[in-house]
Amino acid sequence: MSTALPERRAVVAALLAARGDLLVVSGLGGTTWDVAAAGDDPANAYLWGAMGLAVPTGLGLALAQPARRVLVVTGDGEMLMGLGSLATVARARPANLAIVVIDNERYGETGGQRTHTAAATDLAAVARGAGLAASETLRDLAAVTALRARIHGSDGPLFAVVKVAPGNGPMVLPPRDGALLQHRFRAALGVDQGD
Ligand SMILES: Cc1ncc(C[n+]2csc(CCOP(=O)(O)OP(=O)(O)O)c2C)c(N)n1
Ligand SMILES: [Mg+2]
Repeated sequence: MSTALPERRAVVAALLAARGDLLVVSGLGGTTWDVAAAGDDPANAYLWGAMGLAVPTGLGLALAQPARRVLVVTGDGEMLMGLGSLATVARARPANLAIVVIDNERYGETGGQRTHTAAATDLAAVARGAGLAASETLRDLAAVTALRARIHGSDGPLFAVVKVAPGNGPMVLPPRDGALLQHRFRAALGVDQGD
């Protein structure tokens, strides 16, 4: 028996509940709006473009900030564009990094064209093959809540695909001023602003 897939906004809100000092990197388009809809936060690094670079950005952040937990929330289309980065994550093995793919099997922002995950590609299997053993596919909110606890409490790197219902929610746009975003992100990290 199949049950309805969860709505993406509810999934991302559950992932970010009681987030504490979690650092969050969101992919371009839909996942940035999901993360903004869950509550704008100085510790959010929104990608406004740079398709495929959410995971590399999160990896760099996790390596630079080993005392902080880092969560990448990105889309299936973006993840498909940056598959090679999973092998690099598996090699670097940052214990503080989690990657969650919001998989609507669509390029949602550009009109809902079907992606390869709607056909044959299993991103969790790709991640496992790249060397990320802690890799799974989730289909309900209870599993997402359990994942949230592991993002805060277990050693990573963690990789999860969450299958969600098609359809992006209404746009919730975070600030788009790059200087502002960078300044407040660095302040949230406690990094010297002087250089
Ligand atoms: C290099 C590059 N190619 C194409 C685009 C156009 N583009 C913007 S968002 C997007 C779809 C992203 O799909 P996905 O990551 O699955 O996000 P969703 O909107 O489905 O959550 C595309 C193709 C782009 N911004 N950059
Ligand atoms: Mg998508």
